[in-house]
Amino acid sequence: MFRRCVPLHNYTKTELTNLITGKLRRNFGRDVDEATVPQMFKACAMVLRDIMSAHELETEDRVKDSHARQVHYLSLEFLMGRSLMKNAYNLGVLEPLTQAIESLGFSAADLFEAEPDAGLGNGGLGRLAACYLDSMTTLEIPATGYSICYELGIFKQKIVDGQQVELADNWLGLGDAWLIPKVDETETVHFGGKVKGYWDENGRHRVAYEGGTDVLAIPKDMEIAGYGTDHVNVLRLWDAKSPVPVDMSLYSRGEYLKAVEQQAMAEVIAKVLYPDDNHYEGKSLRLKQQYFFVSATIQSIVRKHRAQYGTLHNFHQKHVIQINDTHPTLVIPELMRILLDEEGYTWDDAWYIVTHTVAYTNHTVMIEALERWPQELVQTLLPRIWEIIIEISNRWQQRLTEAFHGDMGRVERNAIVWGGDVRMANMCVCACYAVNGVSALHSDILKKDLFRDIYAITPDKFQNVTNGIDHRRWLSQCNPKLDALIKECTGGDDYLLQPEAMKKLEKYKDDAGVLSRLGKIKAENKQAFASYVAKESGIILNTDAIFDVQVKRLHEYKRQLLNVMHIVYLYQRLKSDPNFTFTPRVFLFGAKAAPGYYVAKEIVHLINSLSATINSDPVCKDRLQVVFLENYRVSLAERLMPASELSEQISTAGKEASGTGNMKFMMNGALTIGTLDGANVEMHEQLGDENIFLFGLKADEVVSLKQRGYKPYEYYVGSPSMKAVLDQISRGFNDGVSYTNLTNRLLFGQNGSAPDEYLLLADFESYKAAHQRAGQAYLDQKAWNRMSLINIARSGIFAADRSIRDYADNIWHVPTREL
Ligand code: H2P
Repeated sequence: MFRRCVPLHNYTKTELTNLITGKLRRNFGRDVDEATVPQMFKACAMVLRDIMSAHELETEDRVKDSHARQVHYLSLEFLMGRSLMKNAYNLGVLEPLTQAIESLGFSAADLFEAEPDAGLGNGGLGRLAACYLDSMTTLEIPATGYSICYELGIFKQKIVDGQQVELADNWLGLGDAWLIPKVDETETVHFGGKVKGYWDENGRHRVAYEGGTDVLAIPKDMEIAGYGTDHVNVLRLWDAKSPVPVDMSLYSRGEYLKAVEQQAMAEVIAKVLYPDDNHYEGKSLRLKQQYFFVSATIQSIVRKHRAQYGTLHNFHQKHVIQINDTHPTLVIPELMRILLDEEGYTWDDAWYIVTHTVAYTNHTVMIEALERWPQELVQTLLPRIWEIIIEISNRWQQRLTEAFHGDMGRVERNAIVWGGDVRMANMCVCACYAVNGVSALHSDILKKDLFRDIYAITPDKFQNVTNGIDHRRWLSQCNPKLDALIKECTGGDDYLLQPEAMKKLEKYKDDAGVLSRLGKIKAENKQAFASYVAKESGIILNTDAIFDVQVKRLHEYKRQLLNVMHIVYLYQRLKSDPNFTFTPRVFLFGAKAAPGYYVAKEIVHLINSLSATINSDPVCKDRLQVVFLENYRVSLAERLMPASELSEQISTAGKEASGTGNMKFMMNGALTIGTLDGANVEMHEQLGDENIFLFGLKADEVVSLKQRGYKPYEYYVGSPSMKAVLDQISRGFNDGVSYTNLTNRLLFGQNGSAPDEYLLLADFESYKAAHQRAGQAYLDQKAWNRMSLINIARSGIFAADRSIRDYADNIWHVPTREL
């Protein structure tokens, strides 16, 4: 069986120093004293890359020799963040590397800070994929991640006059230090043209293409080190290039643009990450991206498999393809295409292999996020894939008609091609051998609601794997003081590979000494974060107040606006009664809005208008502060989580599939104010009512209120304080900008959307009350720290290692590292 544990080589400071100086000389022609910070960063990255490359080759050999089953994790997003410190940590060389850098006259902190975030993702979905790569590798699973090598990652956000402005995120300048181009493993992806079927001389049906264009897919591999193992996996990022050289005849005739047109058309595929979260854009370029990365990936897996086994009969035994949301759904028809057209399989045999290889994770039940591609687009861009999809769809429809005894309502709901659209989620539940949601509640909703008909006929397919986070990055690395306390209290560093060991911390829940140390760590982390904010923006945070934080993508269902309503309420109370007492708060927001999502951008503007007014009003001094943190991203989150005290997880129940920010806060000892939504439900199960501030309607209550007919206007006229809040938001603040559009949306709806779609008004009173309880609880610091300690101690099940073991045991059926 595949397993081997070789202790990692203990690199010393001197060894690393020599390796770094060697790199500087060879790659940059520089001696240390002439090297710039970026050159030094690159040299360090390359040294680690060399170490990982050697491990990678060994890993590959071991996987090959043992004929192990491999996991292929396909995701259009991997929000990796920074890698230098992470890789050094996992390889066990963080300390000597830091010393080596310092001994060469550089500040290690500056060097780590110089690395750009690899922002190849939007939010939770992409960050989850990154955490899972770490865990799959740490657990020694032979796994590969696949995505696109976007030239521009998620945009950089600037706030100008209170509004979001997007700047290009050109991360590859330095970020490419981690990438190894493997030109010899280039694949060719075909688009457009016409399909011609014919019979060859052996009586086999073949397919040829007339016209269309080819695009080259060039793999750029990023190595992923696991923690405390020499196992190394790879994230394969596909770059797009045209196979056609610049047309020099056009060029020499002066038609410069035309000459480079085809190249530009090919290269645009890998140009930019679509910045939409929880919302699909039916753009042809996006479909091109999807097919490009899926086709290149499958071709690459098949090629290697063929080389090793000489047949594809055992393909499903040796590979599992996990698709992260529906974005890579085209693997289904693409693998069919290869098996049918290139390998000569019959439909049934090919279908057997595909349906025993591919598994699907759903991440959202939001209707606007469920991808539907216009039939004509698929037809013209991917003619052969379209033929296969139609065949899959027809067979599926036949099966549905039989299973549902001709109930056409159910057939229609679950059809793949219907009304001129191709519905990707339905293709996934049809073809995948496993379908999972990302929290217990969400998986339940999939069974009872979104996929209820299919659940009725294939219940065994449906599973749950609750999300998890890389606790080494999100606790041990980003919060070194807390890490040290946990190690001390739990008797060593077991928790790094056995996150459940954090439970042992609970013994200290009544230990005054430990509780006060925990409080002190939080205070110091707040201070450190405040210094960072002061340096970056000049804003001075009140570190005596509760750090109350809502950071995530800006989306109406995540309800940043509810948070705003509560702040406005507090502000109005303060204005009308300067003696009004409440526990001082610093409200911190961080959120990028999708550039085309107008309402989300208005909410960003609103938060900034509110912030400017409150922060300059003397009545708020030392009591109320609102800060919008510009450009929220992985590296900012790493600074913020350790400093947070109250975590806002306030989505409308039933809407947030899981959430993973909630877990990061919990692990860092913040208490949660939240609804029973997504993984909050499981956090509550761990914590009990007494260690979390719950509020609001539950998922089933949301559904029944909507069924009864929800009338937000009645809440508005029935509650003078709520009326005052909404009227103020409508009028706006000191900058004179009015937000009537937002309040009208809540009270009357807009462009066909229901009034207050996400039930802010229904949950407002209960939210206020939960805030009061939280504020009250904060006054007793010992009790607060006790709750904080319990949160940390019980957060182990939210480690990605646990999630990955769940996937490995229940879906992938692959062994994991024994500890
Ligand atoms: C999504 C869901 C989250 C979930 C995450 C990972 C799409 O992330 O909405 O609830 O935790 O996937 O499964 P996000 O909203 O952050 O883009």
